Amino acid sequence: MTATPTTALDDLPVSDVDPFAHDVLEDPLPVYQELREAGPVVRLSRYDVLALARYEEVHAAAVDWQRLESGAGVGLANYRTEQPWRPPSVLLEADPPRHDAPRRVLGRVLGQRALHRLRVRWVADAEQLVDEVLGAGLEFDAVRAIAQVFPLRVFPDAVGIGPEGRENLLPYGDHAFNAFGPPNDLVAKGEPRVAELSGWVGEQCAREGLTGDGFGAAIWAAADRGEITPQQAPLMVRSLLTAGVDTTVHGISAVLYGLASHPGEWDRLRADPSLARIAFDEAVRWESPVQLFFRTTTTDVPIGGTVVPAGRKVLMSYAAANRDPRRWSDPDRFDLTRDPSGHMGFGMGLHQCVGQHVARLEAEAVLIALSRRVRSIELAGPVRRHHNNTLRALDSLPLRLTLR
Ligand code: Z7Z
Repeated sequence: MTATPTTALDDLPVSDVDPFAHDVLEDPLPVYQELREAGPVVRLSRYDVLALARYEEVHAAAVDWQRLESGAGVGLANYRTEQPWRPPSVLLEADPPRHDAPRRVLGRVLGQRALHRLRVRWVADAEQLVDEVLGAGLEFDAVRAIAQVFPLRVFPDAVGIGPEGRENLLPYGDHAFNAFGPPNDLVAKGEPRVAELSGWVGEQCAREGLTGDGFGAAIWAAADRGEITPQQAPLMVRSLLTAGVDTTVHGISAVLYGLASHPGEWDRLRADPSLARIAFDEAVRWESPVQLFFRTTTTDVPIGGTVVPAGRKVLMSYAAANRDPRRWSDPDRFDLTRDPSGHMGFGMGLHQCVGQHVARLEAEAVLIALSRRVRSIELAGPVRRHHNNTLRALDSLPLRLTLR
């Protein structure tokens, strides 16, 4: 038998594209196509990392936690050689076995049973918000009026933090997601407020300030039972506050954008509101609010006909995988008749988003509330993008609605 031929690292296709440059963040799709077409593994000369943009390789890397670790950081910076900007997450930036107890606890805290109790309340909250918005007019910016408002109304309450300072959550999250990228202007823009925002977030994570019935209290109760340590508990509350706000805001913006920009899809949803879940997952595939993450090889790893040596950062483009025509038919179309399951928008494997059911419930509540009152949704002007090193986001989504 002969050995499988492998491409030497030096012979890999090379791209000098900067995935974090503003023109790419404005419209990343041509770059994703270029990277997918160049090969299964592409060297990004600007950052000296290896990029995966095809579904097959992104999926394989995401589930291979043994050989592609998260403990060296899931951003561009390697925590083995560079100081993280904040103490690392005990979930996202940890590997088994350290990762497992926090993950198990948070999986239970955010599980289907806990969410069942929130469902009725959140649908009522969404109906109230939709009534307020429609009462003020049928043309509005859906980012400011709905996508930013709803998660900020319901999620901090569910965690159990106090009423003061909630306006800090979006800028804190925005900086955290920028910090996974290179130290560019987006990171510099956030730096002046890091100490203040981190201080506020840290205060919210202490047991004293949390209400008795929220996700935060449930995390501390698990520490009392010895399931996690008292040192891990506040960092897990921090995980909720970091990862649970901006992501859902941008996910809700994405689904409203998909519905407004693809005629006929809103009619489908209005006729069958049980499609709300599919609509949200299809939007998470189509827009990929979380565009990418990095892993670090712990050993030589064969990927796409190459052996990637130990200690290398590997960029996994969830967004490019979610538009890969090798996996999806007509991938650029937002389509409620497709089965979006298997999309990479929540990641895959051990670290797959632990809050995805919370996000789905928030989006579903908004869509169901809208479907009860709204006949049509259309764009009332051009959308404006918000640039972030990790997130695909809208700054403005002008909509025009008609009532049923
Ligand atoms: O555990 C954490 O602090 C944490 C922070 C950020 C977990 C997840 C994320 C994250 C999720 C980052 C989605 C970017 C996108």
